[in-house]
Amino acid sequence: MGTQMKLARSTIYRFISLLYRDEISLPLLRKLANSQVTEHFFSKKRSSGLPRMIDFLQSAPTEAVFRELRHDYAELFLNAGQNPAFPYASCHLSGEPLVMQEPIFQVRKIYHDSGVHLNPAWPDLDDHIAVELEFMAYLAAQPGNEERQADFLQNHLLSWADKFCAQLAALAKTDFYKGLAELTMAVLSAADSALVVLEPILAALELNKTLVTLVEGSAQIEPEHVVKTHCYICLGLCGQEVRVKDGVIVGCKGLAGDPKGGGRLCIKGANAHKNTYSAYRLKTPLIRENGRFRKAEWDEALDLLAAKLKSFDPKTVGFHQGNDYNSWCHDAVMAAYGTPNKTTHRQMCDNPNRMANEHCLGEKRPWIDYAHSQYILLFGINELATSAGQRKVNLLKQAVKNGAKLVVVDPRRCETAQIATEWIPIIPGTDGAMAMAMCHVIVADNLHDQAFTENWCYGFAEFKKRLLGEGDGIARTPQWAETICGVPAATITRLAHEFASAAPATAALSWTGVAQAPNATHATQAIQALNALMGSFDAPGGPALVSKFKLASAWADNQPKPPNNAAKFKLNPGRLWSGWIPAYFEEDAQAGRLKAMLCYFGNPVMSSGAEPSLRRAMERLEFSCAIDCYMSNTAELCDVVLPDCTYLEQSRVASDWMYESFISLGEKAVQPLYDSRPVVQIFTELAQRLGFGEFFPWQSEEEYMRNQLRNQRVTLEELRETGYFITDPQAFRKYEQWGSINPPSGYGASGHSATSKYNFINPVAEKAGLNALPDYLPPWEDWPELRPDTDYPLILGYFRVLEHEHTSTCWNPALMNQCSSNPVWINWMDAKKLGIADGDQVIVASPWGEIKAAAKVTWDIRQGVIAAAGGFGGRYGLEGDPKFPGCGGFNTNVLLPPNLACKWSGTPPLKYIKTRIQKA
Ligand SMILES: Nc1nc2c(c(=O)[nH]1)N[C@H]1C(S)=C(S)[C@@H](COP(=O)(O)OP(=O)(O)OC[C@H]3O[C@@H](n4cnc5c(=O)[nH]c(N)nc54)[C@H](O)[C@@H]3O)O[C@H]1N2
Ligand SMILES: Nc1nc2c(c(=O)[nH]1)N[C@H]1C(S)=C(S)[C@@H](COP(=O)(O)OP(=O)(O)OC[C@H]3O[C@@H](n4cnc5c(=O)[nH]c(N)nc54)[C@H](O)[C@@H]3O)O[C@H]1N2
Ligand code: SF4
Ligand SMILES: [Mo]
Repeated sequence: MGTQMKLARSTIYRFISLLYRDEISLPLLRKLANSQVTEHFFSKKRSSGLPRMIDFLQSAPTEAVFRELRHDYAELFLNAGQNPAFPYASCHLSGEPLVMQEPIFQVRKIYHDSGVHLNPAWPDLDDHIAVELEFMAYLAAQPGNEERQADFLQNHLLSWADKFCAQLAALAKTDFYKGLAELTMAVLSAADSALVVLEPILAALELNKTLVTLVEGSAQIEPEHVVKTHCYICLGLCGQEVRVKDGVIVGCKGLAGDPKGGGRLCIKGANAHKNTYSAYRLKTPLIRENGRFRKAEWDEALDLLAAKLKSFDPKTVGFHQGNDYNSWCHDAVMAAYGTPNKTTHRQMCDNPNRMANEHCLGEKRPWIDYAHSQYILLFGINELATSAGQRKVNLLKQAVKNGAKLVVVDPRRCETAQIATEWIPIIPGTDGAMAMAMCHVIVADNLHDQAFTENWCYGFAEFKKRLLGEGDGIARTPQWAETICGVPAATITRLAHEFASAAPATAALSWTGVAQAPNATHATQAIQALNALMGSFDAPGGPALVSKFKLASAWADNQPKPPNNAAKFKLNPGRLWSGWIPAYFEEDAQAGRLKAMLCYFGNPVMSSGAEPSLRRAMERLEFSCAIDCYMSNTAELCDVVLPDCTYLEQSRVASDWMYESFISLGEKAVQPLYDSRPVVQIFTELAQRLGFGEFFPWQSEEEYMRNQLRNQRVTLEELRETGYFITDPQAFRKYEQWGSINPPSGYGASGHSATSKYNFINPVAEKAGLNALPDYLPPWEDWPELRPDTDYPLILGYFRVLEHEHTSTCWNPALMNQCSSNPVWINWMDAKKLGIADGDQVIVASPWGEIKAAAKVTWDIRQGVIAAAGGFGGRYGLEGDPKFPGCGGFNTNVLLPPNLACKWSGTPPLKYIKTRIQKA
């Protein structure tokens, strides 16, 4: 009887493990539905759960039950739903939705001591309940293991299984999984004698007795080591050392000497592995049927994606590429497929900035050589939060400590303004006026660098005329600017004199604070014109000219390059930039201009414009697919969702720049988790199905990386030792040697100056016969409805917080813990008038939407302006999960007007939304 009882226990554990391990198979479902089960082996008060499960299986036709269970499984265990059940010891012991914590090492040791280890072919983790139950089954099947069994049960499995089962019982939609939760707890706590009754039922199922999640023998324990890579959380690429213990990342720190990070990481980089180990990771491909997801195999999902793509005219298919990880590969696949509608980061990000700087200077972001600066003027760029890990920020802080003057122009007293010598709380959208007036003072007082403006600039005479008002009769004086931007004329004049007197160790720079109001291209030109007037480009302490040593092609010389089959066609014509402008997504989908979309590493529904409008656009598409690591507000609307690896599970090389030109290695630290795949593999396999496989030949990540390094003075092996390789040291006034403001051949920057000089006149605008000189254009010039009025008097913008990267970090418990919501900042005076106190619930409304949030009453924001952190408002991850009620916020983009973007650049007015606010 004793042996029989043990075998009964083993069979039952194996059975339960099987049900957690994967979706139930149709044959097993049929057999189980035919089982006869009576409840008498448990007390009347407690059910074993099994009758409930079987009742459910018998409640409807088998096929319907099967489909229902597949959806429930995907939502519960594959993170396709908002409220998943975490089947890991780690999550329940720490209370954090994070896998690969300490319990993983504990179970590994216990398995090891018992002569088994995780089967490398099984795609999930060691402390998954399916593995722990199979381990129990293994122990129960062997004689003499009673003590081990009791020990593992008492000290390990039972320490978390009750929490997990309670969660599962509460979250499951079907009685099958609710019953499974009951069965699990009943079996774990039942006496052997109670279980014997179950044995014949389960024996009739004829379950396979071989181990699946485990294999016998001991695993090779990987020695602890460090992998040198570069952080990709905010794309800032700070050098990173990743400490790996037995295949598990246990910590990240800065890579000493790295030109980008200088040995530091910000809080996001230090917690980057918690993105990888977030319990919300997508695990397998998913296919949506009748509005709910189910698990799919890679072959099925990729076949479907390829077949769908082939069924559309590529001109009606959008490729949304949110980020650029190994983008040379996906670019080539989608060009061979033939869609002209590729969109990247840029239109949602800082395209006005790029339309100015890339055409006028040749580089989108000419970072300032802070180490030598004496005067630093920042417009709408919060370095301390948005480049926090980077070496330049440390140099900025040191420069300020050493006496450099820092002036921060921002309606909000951001972190950078807090260390500044002076904070200028400007009216949003008016930076162009302030910068023009500063230029006016410099030129009118003859303070500019005449040699530089004569020899190295194009269009100074025309610019001067505009500043002085020759032509339109409006001199851009400080008095003129004061009425627009709210900064006193005397302050503008003083700042202009200070800026000029520090030349050439003087620099002005802007970013999205300027670029995310409409009509900001000319404002950005006005800000850069300050540097041009003082000849401070590439001077010690000025904005540096970028030159990155270019990598070789990923294709070897003897490998055929894929064709580019994309039609010469621009979906959305703009003035300086045309292409697919995602802010117009709804109009394009309505008109049938876009019928399908493939979205890689982007969340356009939350990021690209008015969220309700983008949501409607997605719903209108005939087909969509997302390649993501988590279920996002965009992925949830897609027909196919494919699980990408995080950057810590895949590799690349990149050429980068931070004063020095260098090669930066992005090296895989651990094997891909679950059934996720590196992006190059995903697109290579898609290419094969689209008929272009021969052009995507790489057998390994190493192969393309070696190809890309073949023109370099460093090998992949050497790069792995150091993590980076400096190709060119920092140099000043490089343009004198180059004979041009553009870097020489073999080197690249993000743009190009058509005149080889700095252009006061934007050559692209000039060629198109458009207003090409720097200026202030009212934000509402093209869109009168954007102008604040008595109904909607306040301007709302979002800003970034140090702890988060857009919508990509709401899956990260460490970062959510640090910053879990986004209250609306409102000035103390405005709040008083409206009767709003700190912490009050408020309603913020625009003509286009309404949201509810908490108020943060503060002196640190200009009157008439309100603001909240971006990135919040996700329906999944910690924000969407009712298990973490303290996490959650709103997306300011819900309040944006639909189908509206800057006509010059395609960027939506993300930081310029007219609103009103009242107590809820
Ligand atoms: N922590 C973190 N870092 C990031 C990112 C992230 O999401 N999180 N994202 C990365 C990306 S993609 C980008 S593009 C950069 C952007 O980097 P930044 O441009 O520095 O980012 P923001 O905080 O959005 O905007 C900067 C400041 O502009 C102010 N501002 C708003 N309106 C105006 C205005 O009209 N005029 C002026 N002068 N200022 C205004 C805001 O109050 C804010 O403090 O950050 C990058 N780094
Ligand atoms: N309200 C508001 N709107 C904004 C902004 C804002 O902060 N607030 N920022 C603006 C700016 S400057 C920009 S640049 C854009 C950014 O907009 P997006 O490019 O959409 O950036 P994220 O929000 O970071 O979303 C990226 C998506 O990638 C997924 N993801 C994260 N890691 C990985 C990975 O390793 N692989 C893959 N395949 N997917 C991954 C995330 O789950 C998310 O769905 O948004 C713009 N719009
Ligand atoms: S600034 Fe932070 S998140 Fe961005 S790359 Fe550097 S360490 Fe990573
Ligand atoms: Mo951005």
